[in-house]
Amino acid sequence: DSECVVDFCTLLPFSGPLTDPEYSSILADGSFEVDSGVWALSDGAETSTSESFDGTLALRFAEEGSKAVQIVSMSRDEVYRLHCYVQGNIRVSIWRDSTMYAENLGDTFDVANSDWKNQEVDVEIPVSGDYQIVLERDDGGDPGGQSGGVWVDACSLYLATDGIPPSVGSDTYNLPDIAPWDPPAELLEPGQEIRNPSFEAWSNFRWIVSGDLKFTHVDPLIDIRSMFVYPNTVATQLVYLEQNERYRLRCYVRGPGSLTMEISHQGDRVSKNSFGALTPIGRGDWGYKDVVFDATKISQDISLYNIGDSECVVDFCTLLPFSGPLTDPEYSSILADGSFEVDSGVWALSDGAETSTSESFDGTLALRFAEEGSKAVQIVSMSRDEVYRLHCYVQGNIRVSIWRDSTMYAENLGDTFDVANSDWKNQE
Ligand SMILES: [Ca+2]
Ligand SMILES: [Ca+2]
Repeated sequence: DSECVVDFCTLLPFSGPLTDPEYSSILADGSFEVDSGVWALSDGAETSTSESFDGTLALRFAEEGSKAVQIVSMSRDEVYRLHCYVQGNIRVSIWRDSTMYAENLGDTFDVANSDWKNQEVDVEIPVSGDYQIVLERDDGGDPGGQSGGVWVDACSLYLATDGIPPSVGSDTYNLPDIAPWDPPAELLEPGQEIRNPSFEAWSNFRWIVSGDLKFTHVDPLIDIRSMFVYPNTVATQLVYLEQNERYRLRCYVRGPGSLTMEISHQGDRVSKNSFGALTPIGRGDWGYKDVVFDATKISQDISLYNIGDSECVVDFCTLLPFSGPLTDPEYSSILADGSFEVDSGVWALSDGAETSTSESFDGTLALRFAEEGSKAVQIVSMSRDEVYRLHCYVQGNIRVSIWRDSTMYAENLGDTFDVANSDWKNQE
């Protein structure tokens, strides 16, 4: 706050180390000291004096999903480091519109002599413009890690320049390995039926999506992005095939969620894969799932959705003619509560029929027929010209039969065969 006097400024070639460039952070109020509204806080995020790394205030994330968002402007082809000091497990990520460009979920390292930890992510920005810096509480599947409270303070976003070390966090920049992945040649054959198999930003996206539609530039398998499949996301595409010919649908997947791939025709399921394991491919946690099916019509609906409670990421879905065996179609039984575990009223029980824990083939309950004539009846819907199998595991002699109005369509009275290593018998 007083003057000085300057004289004799020279500029010469030099070979020694660089001086501190004294960059300033692009983030406003990264230490949460000023309630200026640059951070949009939601779901239990609030500043508090109970803890702080720097200054007198820090950001407290009171509940899972607590979130702070700030919009910043970043420039194309520049490298940036986003860094925060944290306690507990949070996700830091950088988004533009509905696409994620960088993410760090709970990957931290120690700060000397402190309860706080370093959490950082480095990113090269492909397009100039406004980006959302998102900090959110996320236990990553381990709620116990949050018991000490979840705090964030002294966040910074620095522009990196080649050869100059970062002023916070680790000593070197860690940009994602962007080595391209070579798909198996068989997946690149002519006749591949999926349009936009790699979920790129085509002018006609080709996939029809309901629910959350978001993409990630982080670790894409093919080209520059992959698609998130959240528990509420359903992506479908209509394909035209040769009726009765065999095809294989393959999708590559990563992430904690569970991708279901389903083939159907006007609502009738042809096949699906919800429960099959991923086959790893030796590239991060990417793996693939297949569904092999026989096309029931010339048009089939391909659907991708998620029956888990976490998101997954999908890329490179291909559909090609195939000559190997069918995969498990994962049919579900038309009977409700066929294992008598749920007292839901779908079975009308009479004349001494009751569920009991004294015996069970499956689960904890079975149906006990206490007297001759004990009976259980369930009404189901079945379709013309289709073949069905009704099957039960039984002990003792029962009649299974199928009726419509006063007419019997199928019957088996006491004709059973053994179940290996069991007192129960098959009756079908
Ligand atoms: Ca602070
Ligand atoms: Ca892609």
